[in-house]
Amino acid sequence: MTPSLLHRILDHANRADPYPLYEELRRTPVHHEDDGPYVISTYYEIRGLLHDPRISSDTRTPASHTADPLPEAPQGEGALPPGFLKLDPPEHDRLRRMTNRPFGPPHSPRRIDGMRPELHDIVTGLIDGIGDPGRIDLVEQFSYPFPVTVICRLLGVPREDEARFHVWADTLAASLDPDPDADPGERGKDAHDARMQLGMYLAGLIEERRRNPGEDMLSQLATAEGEDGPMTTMELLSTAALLLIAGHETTVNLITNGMLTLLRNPDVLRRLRAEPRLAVPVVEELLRFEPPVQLLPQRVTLADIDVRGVTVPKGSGLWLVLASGNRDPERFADPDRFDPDRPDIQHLGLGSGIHSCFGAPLARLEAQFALSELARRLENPRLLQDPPPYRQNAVLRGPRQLHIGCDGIRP
Ligand code: PIM
Repeated sequence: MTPSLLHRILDHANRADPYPLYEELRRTPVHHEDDGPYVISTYYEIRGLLHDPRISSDTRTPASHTADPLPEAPQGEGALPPGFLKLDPPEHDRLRRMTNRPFGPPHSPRRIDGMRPELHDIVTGLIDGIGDPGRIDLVEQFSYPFPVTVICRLLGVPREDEARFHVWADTLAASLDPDPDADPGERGKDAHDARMQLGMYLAGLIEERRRNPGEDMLSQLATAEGEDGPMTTMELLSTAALLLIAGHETTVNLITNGMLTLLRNPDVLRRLRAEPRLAVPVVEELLRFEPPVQLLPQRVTLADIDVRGVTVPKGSGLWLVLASGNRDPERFADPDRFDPDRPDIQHLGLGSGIHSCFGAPLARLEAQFALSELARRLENPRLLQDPPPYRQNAVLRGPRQLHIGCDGIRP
């Protein structure tokens, strides 16, 4: 029997190039197989649903058995409640607003912009430390350590502890992947254990920051008393866990996908080298062309909803395939072409609506610094393996390694 389209999309063998499968998916903009989720793949429908208050992100919402292909870790003793990514208003709005106070405008307009010198130094240090330019694994030597170092500094998490939460972050990212071959019971338990351990680790750190606050975000979140009142300890723990994990599993792929795409489009790479400010539209086009979050698999309908003439019943699981919407020819001319000169790149790569990416200003700045400096400093770079090997994850998609070689490193 031919495997279903969803199975082919989730099949690791198709990870390097899922885009022809998304094209097939868009022929049925509301795709529904057996008792699986309703899969939405066209730009305007995805965007409409991202702004629709009848869609829930809270997987604890009572829903039909089809709602969540990824069973939540059991909410047992000691489990962390969901972060605001997986909450609905009004809880979502309150926590996101409180988290934004020490992060962005209007209260903290300088937080991210003020990190520019630090971002530059981290990028410079990593490129200086590359060693043999003839054989570089960009993921291990650059794309992973860069955002992780940044999120640790921002939150005030000791970089030395990274090896410990790296494992928890990987386990939690894997638990998001609707891998048809994985044992859901086993994975749910692993994710639960990882969340517990991360929670205990962060609890110790927060205790320390309450006694001894610094300038970092954890200290500020732990001591804040704004108009929304203080966060409870559990809210603080789940918010800190969300930020730490989010900073781990997405920007690494944005940077790696970025370098891969530039090496496949040498004209753009050449232009970026001469004109570093091109990094701004390059990163936007990348978020359209190769978004690090390919699909949002955990939304649930709170009512019967008409989507392009199909009734999606209340309590259904929804998958919103952002990466497919980004290649929808009804929205973007010549969508399979990587073209940073597009006049308008209003992509879905950072979501849209109330859950649009909280970390977006930081992710953009990191990717802009990373790619403009790699373009400037690597002499005659080339891919040693194309396509590179990919991680299993179909949701948080990106290369496991990216082997490149170059003739030298410019100062
Ligand atoms: N992580 C960081 N920003 C967004 C994410 C995310 C979104 C959906 C699923 C998994 C991770």
